[in-house]
Amino acid sequence: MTTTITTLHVDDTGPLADAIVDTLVHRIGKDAANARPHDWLAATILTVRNDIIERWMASTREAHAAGAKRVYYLSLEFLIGRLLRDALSNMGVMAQVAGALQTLGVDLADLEEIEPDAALGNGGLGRLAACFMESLASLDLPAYGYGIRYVNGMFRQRIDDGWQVELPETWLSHGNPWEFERRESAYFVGFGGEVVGTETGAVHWKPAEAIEAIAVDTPVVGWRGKRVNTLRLWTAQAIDPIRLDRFNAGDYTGALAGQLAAETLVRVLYPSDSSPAGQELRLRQEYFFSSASIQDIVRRHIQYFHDIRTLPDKAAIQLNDTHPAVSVAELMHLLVDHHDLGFEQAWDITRRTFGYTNHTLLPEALESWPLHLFERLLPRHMQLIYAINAKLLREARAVEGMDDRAIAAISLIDEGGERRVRMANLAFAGSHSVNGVAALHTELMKQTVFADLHHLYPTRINNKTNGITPRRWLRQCNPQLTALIREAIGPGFEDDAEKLIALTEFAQDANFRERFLSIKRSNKVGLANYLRESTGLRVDPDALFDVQIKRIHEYKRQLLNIIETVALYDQIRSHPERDWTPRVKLFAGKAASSYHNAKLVIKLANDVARRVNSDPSVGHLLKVGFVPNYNVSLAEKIIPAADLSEQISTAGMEASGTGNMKFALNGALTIGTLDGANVEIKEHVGDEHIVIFGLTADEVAAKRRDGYNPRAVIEGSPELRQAVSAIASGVFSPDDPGRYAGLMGGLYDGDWFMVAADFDAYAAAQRQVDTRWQDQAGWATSAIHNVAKVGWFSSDRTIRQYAEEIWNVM
Ligand code: GPQ
Repeated sequence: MTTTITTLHVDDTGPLADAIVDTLVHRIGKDAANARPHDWLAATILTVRNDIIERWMASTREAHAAGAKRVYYLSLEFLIGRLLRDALSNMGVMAQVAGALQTLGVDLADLEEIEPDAALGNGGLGRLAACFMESLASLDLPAYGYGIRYVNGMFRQRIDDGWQVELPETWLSHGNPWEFERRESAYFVGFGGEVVGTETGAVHWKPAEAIEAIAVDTPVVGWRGKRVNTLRLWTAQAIDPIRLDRFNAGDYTGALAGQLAAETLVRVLYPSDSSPAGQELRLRQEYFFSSASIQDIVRRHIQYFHDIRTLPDKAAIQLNDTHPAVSVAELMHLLVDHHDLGFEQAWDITRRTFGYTNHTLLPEALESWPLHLFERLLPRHMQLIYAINAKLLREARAVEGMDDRAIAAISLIDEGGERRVRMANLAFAGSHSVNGVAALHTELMKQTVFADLHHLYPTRINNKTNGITPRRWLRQCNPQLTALIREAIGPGFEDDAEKLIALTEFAQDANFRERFLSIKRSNKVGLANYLRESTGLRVDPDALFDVQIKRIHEYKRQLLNIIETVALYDQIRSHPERDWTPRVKLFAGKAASSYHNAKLVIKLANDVARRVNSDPSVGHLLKVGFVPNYNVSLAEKIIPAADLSEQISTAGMEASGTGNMKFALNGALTIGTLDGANVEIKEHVGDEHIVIFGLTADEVAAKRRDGYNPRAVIEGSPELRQAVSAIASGVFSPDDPGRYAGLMGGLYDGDWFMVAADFDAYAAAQRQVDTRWQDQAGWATSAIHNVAKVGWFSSDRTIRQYAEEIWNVM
């Protein structure tokens, strides 16, 4: 059967239904009477895949024929989520496939729900990579994503008695019909061993061990199926999967040890987010995927263009944070040791090929590796890094005003204490472009961590404010709102999100506002049903849905939100006569398994929820929910139903944020600090349509520098003092009254994240939100302004800027 779906008309579902049944029988080996939902899902994907494959091959052929420059996005994380709806929607065949399945008695929405989330990432950084892949294809740019095919992606979070429990997620347990293993694209990746000189004077690295990297490709469908690009994820295999000599000698474990070592390498995603994973296995993962990717890129270049010296004209490699930074040394190794280029020429090619994106300023999150570990695993790369460093420091010494302190800061080697290799400095030195992810973040990069490198290379740092794909984050997750917008302003916004601006005039249209609010309400009813089924929590869809969903991190200040919730609870009970705005406070997010305080914050949210939700004296006025197992699919359910978006990080600490953009695009108002991309969101939506509070980044820095007395602040704020002491004394943890003494104690002595300093401003901002909510028409006007004005935050705009200003491919 060769039926493909592009030839079908909307009502012509018969042949497609036949094709799906044919796949079910001949590929899955089930008949319709016995097929389980997962069989239908696989049969549907395998059937619609045919069309995607054809576009995929056409895209590859076209790029080859045009001799096009390719973009390579190297990332240790791709948080892509589910693929079926994305593929159907971008291919424009949603209705046909739903119709065909309906004739077979199968509901497409049910199939969508059982597709596992591909969660090969932690949070914002991984999700950004996924949005970028989709936008690259949508803009018709030839691009490859490179990463690792983790067998266990992000852990599944269960909440047991309020505590986070981490369970392995088995996203591959039913197989993965989206992926294609490419046995022919395999590379050896070596570790350890020694570097020897040869007779010709060249050097040769003789690794002690080697693992084979095998490519597994997933098609990435662009908007309107214009182009299909490749996400190439590496899996690992032992070169000798079984040592028969050992097996025959009775050593069954030893016979399989090599395979086990290979499998271990790609087994798990490190669940560390904005914090380093200081393990040898992590460095091995980084080198494994960097080496395979760089070998693959160089192989393709030689195959197509025959001359390694033209690499920078035909390949732009973007490093997503420092996780792939060892690629700089790997490319140098290939150019110098395998392609016999001189060091200077190799360095020139390398620098012109790489770009580096920085995603955090948190000093504790900047990757560095103990020098002895790096040298043991990658002796040749260590030599090359020394040579690069010598050149870098020579250049630095020639620049006016570079003293010993500045030289030490620029060095690729951290000499303070145990010597370490600084991956951010390597990435910076090895790239022609270094970008931040929001305007404020980029300015702070220049002033703080990269101040000296910036002085040395003053044109290298540039800004590329993050974006999100409007296909997944509006069209697919909020079809009702999409339809309303289409009706109001026509379909142009679906090809150019900035055309949403035309919605501005509808912000004052009473009829439009009503319809807008009724769609929001319908999304809230959907979420309320989900909450009831998944957690037992019952909420009123007419209450204000106030949402903070993201990784749990002290700098993101879920604690500020929880403490304010406790203060509000207290106020409602003390003043029941006031006209309170009914609120549902929702939290979701995962904590790194080793992050003690983050896990305690999850427990606190759950403890507060249990107490508040069972207190009849607040009743429907306040409900608190912690939704377990936050992931991309859950975000797609929650965001369209949110009224208020909590973006309350300590100013200067959130590089950008991207959830902030998703909420605004779905008509939530933001309550936030002047941090990350919030600053630019405020500029776009206008001051009247966003609620900003708290210290600025400069003020935070000044307070930290000049000394700050949180104890005095807490004592001076009756609401804060009351809430903190209630939590500290065990009001919410009667089973273990001391549970939060330490967490609250941390606020009194230190409060690095300025929770106390910002509390009163935050509480006042929340009361301003209450007042705004009383005027539903005014609220709707602001919400519509948000939708209309945030088209600029489309990842299409971001990718266009990368393409024009960094990659030179547009
Ligand atoms: N981010 Cl360094 C992560 O999600 N993980 C990381 O390891 C690092 C950064 C985030 C960052 O915290 C957000 O502010 C950004 O919006 C996001 O990267 C994408 O740039």
